[in-house]
Amino acid sequence: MALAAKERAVLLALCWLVVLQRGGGARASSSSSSSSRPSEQETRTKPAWKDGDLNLGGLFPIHFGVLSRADSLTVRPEAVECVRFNFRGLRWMLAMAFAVEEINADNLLLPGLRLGYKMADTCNTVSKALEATLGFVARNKLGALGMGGVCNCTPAPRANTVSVVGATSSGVSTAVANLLSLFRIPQVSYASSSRVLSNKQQYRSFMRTILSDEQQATALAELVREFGWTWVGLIASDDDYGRPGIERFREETLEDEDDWPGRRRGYGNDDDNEEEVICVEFSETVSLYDPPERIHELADMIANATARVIVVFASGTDLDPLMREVARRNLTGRTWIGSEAWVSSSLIARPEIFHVVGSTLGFVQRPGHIPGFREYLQKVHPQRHPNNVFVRQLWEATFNCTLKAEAASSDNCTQSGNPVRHGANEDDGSSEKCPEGVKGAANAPRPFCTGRENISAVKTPFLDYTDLRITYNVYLAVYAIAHALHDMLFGCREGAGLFEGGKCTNIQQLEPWQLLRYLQVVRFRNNKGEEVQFDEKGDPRGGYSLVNWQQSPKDGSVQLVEVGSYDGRKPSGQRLVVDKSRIVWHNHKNAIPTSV
Ligand code: TCR
Repeated sequence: MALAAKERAVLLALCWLVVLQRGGGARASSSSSSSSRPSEQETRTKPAWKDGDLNLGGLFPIHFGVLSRADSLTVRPEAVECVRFNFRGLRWMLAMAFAVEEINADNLLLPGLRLGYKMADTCNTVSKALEATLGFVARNKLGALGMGGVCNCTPAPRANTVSVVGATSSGVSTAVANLLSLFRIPQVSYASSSRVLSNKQQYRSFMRTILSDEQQATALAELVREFGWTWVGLIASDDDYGRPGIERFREETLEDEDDWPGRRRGYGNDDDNEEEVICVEFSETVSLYDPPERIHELADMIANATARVIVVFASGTDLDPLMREVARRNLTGRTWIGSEAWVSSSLIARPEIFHVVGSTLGFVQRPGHIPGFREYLQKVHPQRHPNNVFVRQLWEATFNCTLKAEAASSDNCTQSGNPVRHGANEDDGSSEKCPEGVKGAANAPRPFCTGRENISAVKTPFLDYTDLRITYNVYLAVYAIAHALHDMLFGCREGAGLFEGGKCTNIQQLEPWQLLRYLQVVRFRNNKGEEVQFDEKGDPRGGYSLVNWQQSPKDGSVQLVEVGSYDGRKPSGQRLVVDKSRIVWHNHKNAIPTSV
C-alpha cells in the first residue's frame, strides 16, 4: 500500500527516535557518562512488558507529575524525572496485565494466540505519554515499511502494537489521540471523558470505556435543580477535561434561561420543561501549576461570594492546592458539587479537610467486579513481575527499603515509611514523602528489602479499595480489544468480512486500522452480563452512581456512599434518582443547604 509522503517523513523521524531511544537517549539523560548503559532514570521508567503474538500498548499515570527543573542549556538537558508515586495508577496498570493473562488462559477467546503488552508510565504529562506513544508507533511502522535495516534496530521491529489502552486525563489523551489517529491505531481510554474526544473528525481512532462528560454535565445541572439551588459558583481545571465540562454545564443553565425566562419549579403541572434557572455568580479556572497568588485570589473570591453551592469540574491534582487553601482558611458552609475525577480522588476526600468539603455530591462510574483480581494484587511481588519496574517501585515505596538490584539508586523519592492514606474508594494514595524539588534531600540510607515482606499484611492504598470503577474500565478496554480481535481473526467468514468485497484478514496481514473497524462494531457481554458496545462516536452507553461523602464513624475515613443514580438513556424526568434520606448534609440540622 502506498504511503503518503507526509507519513513517510513522520516515519523517518520516528525511525531516528527509535535509534535515539536505544543509544542516544541514555546519553541524553546521563550527560556526564558516555556509556551506553541505560541511566538510572531510564531504568525506572522503562515500560513493563510481556511478549505476545500481538501486543497492546498501555499508558498509565504511575507518577503524579514531573520535576520541574529549568534547563540551563549550557550542558545537554537531562531527561525529565517523574515524581510522587501513584499507587492507584499501578493498580490500573496491573488490571491490564491481569486481563491479558486471563484472556491468554481462555481457550475460547483468541484460542492459541498470545497477547502481549508494553505498558508505560505517562507521569500524567503529555510529553512522557508522547514519548511512549512514539515508541509504539515507530515499532509498528518501521516493520511495515521494511525499514528495520535503516534503524539498525535489533531485533527488527514488527508491526505488532495493534492498539493502545489509555491514557487517563483527557489532556494527555487528546495529544496521544492526535498521533495515533494519524496511523489509525485504535486507542481505548479507560478514564478520559472529555466530550472533545467524541469528535471523530479529529480523533478518528479514539474510543473509550468511560462515559462522555456530555452526560456528566447534564447530570450535574439536573442535580443542582433537584435541590432548588439557583445561585452557584463554577470552577474548572484549565484543561481539556475541566473547560469543556464546565462549558457544557453552563450551556445547560443558559438553555433553560432562554427557553423559560424566569420559570420556576412548581408552577402548575410536573412537565419536564419546568426547570429552575441557575444563575452563575462566578466562573473560574484552576490548575496544579497556578502560582500561590492565584490560589489566594481564588480563595478570596470563594470567601467573598454569596453563592454557597460551588460546582467544580476538575481533576484531584488540579484542585488540591485550592482545597488546601480553602481548608486552611476554614471556609465552611459551602456545598461542593463535583465531577468524577476529584470526587473519587482521595487527594481531596481526606478526613483532615472534611470540615470544609463534607457532604460533597457527585457522579461517578458504576462499580464493577473483577473476580480474582484482589487475590492477584495480594500476590504481587517483584519476583513475579520481573519485567515490571513499577512493581519494584511499589515495593520500595511501601516498605521503605531498597531492592538489591537497585541498591545503587540514589532516588529516595519513592520512599514512604507509612504510605497509608485511607479513605475514598480507589485511593490516589500519593506517596508524598518526597515533595517536588527536594529529591533525596534526606539521603539517609534505606535498608535493603528482604523480599519476604508481605504486601497483604500492610494497610496500603494499593490494595485499599471497595469498588472498582476506573480499574474495571481498564479491564473492559482490554476485553473490548480482545473481542474485536477475535471477531476479526476467528469469527470472520470469507465473503462476509467487514473489508471491501466482504474480505477477512489474518494475523500475518493484520494492520491496526482493520482492528479499528472491528472495534467500532464489537458487541460482547461483560462479566456483569451487560452488553458492551460503542456508539458511532466510540463512546460506551451507561449511567452513573450519585455519591455523597460521609465520614465513617469507625475510623473517620471519607466514604463514597451511593445515594442515587443517573441514566441519560431513560426518558427525561426519570433520569435522575436521588434517595434524599440517605444523604448526610454536613451541617447541624442535617438539612438541605441553600444556595445563597
Ligand atoms: N475523566 C478525567 C480523568 C478522570 C480520573 C477519574 C482520574 C476521570 N475519572 C478518576 C483519576 C480518577 C474522568 C479526564 O481527564 O478526562
